[in-house]
Amino acid sequence: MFCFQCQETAKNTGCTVKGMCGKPEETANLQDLLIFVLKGIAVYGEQLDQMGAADRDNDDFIVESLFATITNAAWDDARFSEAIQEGLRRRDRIRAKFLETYKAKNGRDFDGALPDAATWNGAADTFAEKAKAVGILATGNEDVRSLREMLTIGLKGIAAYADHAAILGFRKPEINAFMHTALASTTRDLSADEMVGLVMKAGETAVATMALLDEANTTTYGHPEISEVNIGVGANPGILISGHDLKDMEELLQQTEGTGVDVYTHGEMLPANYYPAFKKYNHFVGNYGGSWWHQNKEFEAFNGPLLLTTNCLVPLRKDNTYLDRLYTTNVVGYVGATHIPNRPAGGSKDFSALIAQAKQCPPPTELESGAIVGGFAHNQVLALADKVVDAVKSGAIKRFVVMAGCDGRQKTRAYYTEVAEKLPEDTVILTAGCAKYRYNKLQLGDIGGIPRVLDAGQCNDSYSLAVIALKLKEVFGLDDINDLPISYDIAWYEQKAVAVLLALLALGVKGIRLGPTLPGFLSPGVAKVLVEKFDIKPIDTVENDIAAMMAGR
Ligand code: SF4
Ligand code: SF3
Repeated sequence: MFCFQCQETAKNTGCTVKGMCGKPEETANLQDLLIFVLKGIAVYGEQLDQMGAADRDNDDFIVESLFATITNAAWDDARFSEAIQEGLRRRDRIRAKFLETYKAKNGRDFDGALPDAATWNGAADTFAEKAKAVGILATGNEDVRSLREMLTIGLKGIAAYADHAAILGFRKPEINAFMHTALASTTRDLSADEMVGLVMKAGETAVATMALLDEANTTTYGHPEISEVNIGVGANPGILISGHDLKDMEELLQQTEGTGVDVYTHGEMLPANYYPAFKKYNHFVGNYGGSWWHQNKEFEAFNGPLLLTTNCLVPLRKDNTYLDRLYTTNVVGYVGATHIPNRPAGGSKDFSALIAQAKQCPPPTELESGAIVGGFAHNQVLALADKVVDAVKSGAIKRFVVMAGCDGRQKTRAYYTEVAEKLPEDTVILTAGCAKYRYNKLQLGDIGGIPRVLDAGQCNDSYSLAVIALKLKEVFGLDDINDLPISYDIAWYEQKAVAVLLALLALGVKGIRLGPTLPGFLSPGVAKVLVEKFDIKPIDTVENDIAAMMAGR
């Protein structure tokens, strides 16, 4: 196996035996083969898009399959094997459609060259062998590999957001067409400039996808609003829901209402507490615990059923006893956990098994008490715009520091807590994603009623931070987003954060600090381009970085 898609990759170069995340070699290889099959579908998909005969039948499949390969999402090899088989069937169908369309348009059979991904076929018992030949290292040149993988990794993040939007009925064919183009491009020899161009296009597509998801979320559930979120527990048994899928949140709340079972969020589901559509439920108690990597301990203490709607699910430790309380849904899978199937057309998922089990469980063990404040997505911040603008003009707010992204288990991430603690009191932290758990329970106070940590929501709500920045640029009459008193100190872990990073670059943001390490998938050559073009920098010491950020560097 070879995998270097996340921040915890071994030695910051690549996991080669077993993932630092716990991903076994077989799973990693099957993921590679699934991506390979998607590339085959994309080769024909792109041609049909270009011939004006687009086939959108595989869009959701491509999106879900890319999403399934994201770090800490799917741990069930049988489901990857099924997805590969389905992918091959789909590939053959779209191939037939392409050949037919080509002939109808050109009056002759297609006789061009096709990559292996577009023609290979094999039974399930050959997957393991084939997978070894189609992994990341199949690309020899390290810069080409770096650019192709940065594109694929960014695409996985885009797919995650596109999937959430699609579940709410929001799709944009341009986004799916770009997925064809991007995946197909990795089967061809392109110039460095062409590959960099595609990576930049991925950034634009990430912006479009996050905007689409924002539209989907806010039209379906209303705009997030300032909210106090209880972090203590109640006396009833509960169900803990984690991940990013708001539709699952909605249906779980509907189905648990009046049953005597409470609902709590974990990790990236915390922002569900900010939405009007969910806040109205009395049995929605609040948030339990911290970010994803605390789950072995916190899921144990929760005592009730656990529903994982997306990443991050980490393998159970030997001493964990919650496997029989663990439920997965969507692309998430784990051998031994119960999988809740997709909703039937026009219907809802069936969470009755969780509810029945919850009734037999003791209430959650209290981990902490009190409340945290969040809900500062763009609509809410813009409602406070006058106050914010006045505070900047009067000098009460000197600088905003965007500290969005992911959390992770490496000790060096204590950097983010320290930065938050040591930033001068006239600074405001803008956050989104599970990175916030490094500082959202600190008592950092407020500036004239504006809290010093403004949480916009999930990692995809980093889009909100961009909207806020663009609005401030307009209010202050600036030509360049980089002239704003905003610094970016981004923490990344998995592939959605890569999509967010590419989105920020596409919006013209320069000088981003990225940590706790620069991505292992950047070859020295590609890293150099990013530094020269965008002034991306690794994090330094807390003191140096704070001094530099306060000086606008
Ligand atoms: Fe390694 Fe990260 Fe890949 Fe897991 S997802 S195998 S930790 S690079
Ligand atoms: Fe976190 Fe896994 Fe990335 Fe959505 S839940 S931000 S790491």
